[in-house]
Amino acid sequence: FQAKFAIVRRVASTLVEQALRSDESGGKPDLALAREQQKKYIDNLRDLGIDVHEFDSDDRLPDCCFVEDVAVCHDGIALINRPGHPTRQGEVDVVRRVLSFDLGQKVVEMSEQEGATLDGGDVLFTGKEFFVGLSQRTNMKGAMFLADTFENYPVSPIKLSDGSLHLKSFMSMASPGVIAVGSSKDAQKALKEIESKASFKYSKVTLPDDVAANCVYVNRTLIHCSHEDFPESAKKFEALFPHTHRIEMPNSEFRKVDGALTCRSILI
Ligand code: CIR
Repeated sequence: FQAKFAIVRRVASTLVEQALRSDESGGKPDLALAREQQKKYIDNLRDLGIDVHEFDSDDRLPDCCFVEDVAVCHDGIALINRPGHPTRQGEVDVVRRVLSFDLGQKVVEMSEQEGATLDGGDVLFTGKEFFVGLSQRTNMKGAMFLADTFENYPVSPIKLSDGSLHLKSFMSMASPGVIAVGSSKDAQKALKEIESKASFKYSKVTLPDDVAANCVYVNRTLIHCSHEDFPESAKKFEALFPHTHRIEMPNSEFRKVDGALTCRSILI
């Protein structure tokens, strides 16, 4: 949970109309506000001593700010995914270049395995093992390719319910050994499967809101939902982590297109 580098991408103007979304109920993102929220996110990573590599957006790739989905990085290895939705597959090029040339990571290409798909949003790394959500975006071949790539760690596939986008849409690491999880049926079902397959023991914190269970723990800091977005969940973070350095992060505009906090960076 220590990061020296981060990769982030600016918000494409096409996010508003063309980014993928499961439904329209939240309305359209406000571009200026989304960009302001992205700037705040990036500034906070920099304040944590992280060297942030920030890239221009590409209007042909409306979801390009959600870089997490594009690569999985650990121990000097960068797995370049094949994102599960065709409109997102072009996002890998910029990220591959940075990981390989600027950050000196050993690149492994999922494109070598026919039919394998994987979004980073489905990959929960606990520090000791991986859980990989099998979703509309990630298939078993993708999960197995990840297992071959990071062969020193246990990797367990977790079957998600049909309505779920990613495993981390309702779950993430809130600190070492602690899984934050939403309270919906789908989130609890996935957690049960994780508990039955895990090679190590974890404690859990249950948040009232699924989206709020997506938080970022990095460099001894917990970045989580704001009181404005999710008052009950924010209060719970406050109460449960009184001694942890915490930062509240607004995410209202990204949520409208199913983006959460982990999605917007690759931490290395
Ligand atoms: C998508 O549906 O692909 C984007 N609109 C949102 C991606 C969110 N990514 C993530 O949770 N890792």
